[in-house]
Amino acid sequence: MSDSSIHILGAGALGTLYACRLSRTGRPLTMLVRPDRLETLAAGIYYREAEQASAKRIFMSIADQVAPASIHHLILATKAQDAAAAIEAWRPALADQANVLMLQNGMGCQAEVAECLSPQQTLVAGSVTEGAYLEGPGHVVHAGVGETVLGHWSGPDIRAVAQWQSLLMVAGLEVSNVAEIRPILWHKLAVNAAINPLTALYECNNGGLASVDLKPKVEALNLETTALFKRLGIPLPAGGLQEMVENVIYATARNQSSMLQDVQAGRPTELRYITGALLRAAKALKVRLPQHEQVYRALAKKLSSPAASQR
Ligand code: NAD
Ligand code: KPL
Repeated sequence: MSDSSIHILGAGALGTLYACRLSRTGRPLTMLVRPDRLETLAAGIYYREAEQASAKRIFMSIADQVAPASIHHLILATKAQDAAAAIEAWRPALADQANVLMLQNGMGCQAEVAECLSPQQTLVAGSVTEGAYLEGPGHVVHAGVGETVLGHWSGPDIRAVAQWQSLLMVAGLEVSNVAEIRPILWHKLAVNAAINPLTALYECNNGGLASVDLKPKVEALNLETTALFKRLGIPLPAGGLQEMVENVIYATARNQSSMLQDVQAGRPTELRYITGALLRAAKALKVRLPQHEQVYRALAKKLSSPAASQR
């Protein structure tokens, strides 16, 4: 990578986890934050693994503005619904040939971000199964070890994927790369579309979806997703989507899904980029997904109810 500095946009759970890990590489690192977050985060970034009792302070620079065209390598770690607006806001700061790595769950935000970039700028998309949460502003907990799969999304720099991979591996993360990232993102989306909205609707841990009442609902969603993927020509994972989703439910049985956490905290959810992405793809093919449609409507209704706004 030409200019060695790295910027991270989105000082939430995942952005802070990657920032803390990347601090081990010795590369100059800056977290980009909104002005109202500057003072709090400048007071300190702390990192701990779930099994550690105390957190370690990590030193890095925090900024709410940088010089024009000074960002060469950017990790975009906002929620899916904020990704395009965040890139748009920081676009003047991107170098002409900037390399952007985005880590969002869901589909749709990658194309939106690619639209905001110039043809000389390169976009790499990542699918992440690491688990991280904030136990306070700037205090990140690495709750579950997972992996990051990287693939080229758009732009001219064909070395960008390998460069991000080696950098993140030096940071101690498990990273692989694929020639075609879209199927990987769709597979992750299939898992999220089965688990996240149902756990948010029924307010249960992921393991609750293995119950007699909810298992059939998971299976019905998976059947529709499988049929859609076949129509879209998206290769199915070995063992099929049902097995893949069940494995995640068992492996994360005690976790609260990110969507349930968002609903309980009164934050916007990524529903539009998860179930919504399936519904948009189905609509383009004039296919109906009645189970996903019902879950989407029910959750949208729950989120707009007075009880939701009082949380
Ligand atoms: P988060 O809400 O904790 O963090 C997002 C951060 O982005 C927030 O701090 C927000 O203030 C910031 N942000 C939004 N717009 C901004 C802007 N314009 N300028 C500056 N900052 C801005 O979310 P998260 O849990 O870190 O998740 C980020 C993405 O990674 C999501 O798509 C999520 O699905 C995905 N993901 C998260 C995890 C995890 O364990 N947390 C795991 C896998 C994937
Ligand atoms: O990615 C997740 C999420 O909560 O967003 C799963 C895999 C469902 C784990 O909780």
